[in-house]
Amino acid sequence: MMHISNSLRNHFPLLKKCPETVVYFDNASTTLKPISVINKMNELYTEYPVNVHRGAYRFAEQATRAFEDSRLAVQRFINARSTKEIVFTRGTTDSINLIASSYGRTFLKPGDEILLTQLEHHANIVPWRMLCDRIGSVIKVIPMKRDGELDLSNIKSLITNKTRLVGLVYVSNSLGTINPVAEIIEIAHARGAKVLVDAAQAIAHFPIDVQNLDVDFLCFSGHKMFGPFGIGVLYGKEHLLEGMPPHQGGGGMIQNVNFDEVSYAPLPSKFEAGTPPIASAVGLGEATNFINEIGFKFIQERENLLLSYTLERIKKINGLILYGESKERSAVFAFNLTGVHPHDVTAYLDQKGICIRSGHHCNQPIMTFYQIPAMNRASMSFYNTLEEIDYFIETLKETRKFFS
Ligand code: ALA
Repeated sequence: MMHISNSLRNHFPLLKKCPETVVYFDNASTTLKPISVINKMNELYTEYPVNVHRGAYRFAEQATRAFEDSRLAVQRFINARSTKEIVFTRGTTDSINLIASSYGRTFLKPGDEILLTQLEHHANIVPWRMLCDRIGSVIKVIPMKRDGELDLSNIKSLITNKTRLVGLVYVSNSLGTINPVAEIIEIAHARGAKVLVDAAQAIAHFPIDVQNLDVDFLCFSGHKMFGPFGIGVLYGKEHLLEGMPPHQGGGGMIQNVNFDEVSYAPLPSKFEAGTPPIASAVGLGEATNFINEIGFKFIQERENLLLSYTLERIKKINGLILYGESKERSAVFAFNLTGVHPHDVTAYLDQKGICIRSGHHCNQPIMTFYQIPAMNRASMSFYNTLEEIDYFIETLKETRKFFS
């Protein structure tokens, strides 16, 4: 059996500080940050804490170099063709809003269709609803099945010649379902539709190659991949980004400005108005280095072990309803304990040092499908251990007894 060494857990200050009492199972919400990422941001704040792309003095050059090196690291991490295709945003939500307000408002017309799935996070629903309310486009939905997989039986009729964009979550944040993204992209492209993939819950768990996927837009957040808060990425194919107008105006995104006319900077600056989140971007580059050093091979082996170990045990708990049992899935477990409110479950577990999330997880369409208002969710990362799972399972049994 594969054991995780303490030296690996010691990368994470929270686990190092109180290894006995903290079982962190809320990794879908945000992952922990390794010390190398924190140190890299400290380095920027202490040694070259200045703005990028503006000053000609050495600190400004250092900061600019660190910032652009991070973009290069992200480009390599997802195998994009060019750094022009990597736009730094505030996170996945910001990236999707950018596409909706720039691409959506420019290229979509009344009656055009946007195809989403029932598994989408609100971040990949609300910007499209807002767009449709404004311009008269229409949202259609790929339904889900009870096991948490998408029902693709009617996919060919759902993608019509009016479909302009398919918006698809790679991994469901509530249920852990891994969607057959490559297959859907191929079908969408055959009908001339563009595809946006929300990779927020995928990016820390397995390698993504945007060229291989042939995806048009891909969005993710730094803080869900061992990086800092406040930074995210919008990947877009260069010719698509070229054709899109800026969504925000300000400093840094222009070539020439006068009161009658403005010309814009080349990619990716065109989409990065104002001072960017420099330290967070630099931290994100370091997070990609961290993942590369650990290696996806190790991460995947480790998380698959955590997945099968938990599934085998959690299913045996009396009165536990598990939501979502797709064949391709990540180590995310959505459940309710019969007769116990999800917030009571999380509060009880918290007293025992176990951190999980309860609520609708920004997935109200999934809650509607199961006809429940909320569920509990435990979500794991490679640094979690089998011992933590044993403790979690025993505490869940205890929770049920306590509330009955
Ligand atoms: N989207 C994050 C989650 O699923 C916040 O918890």
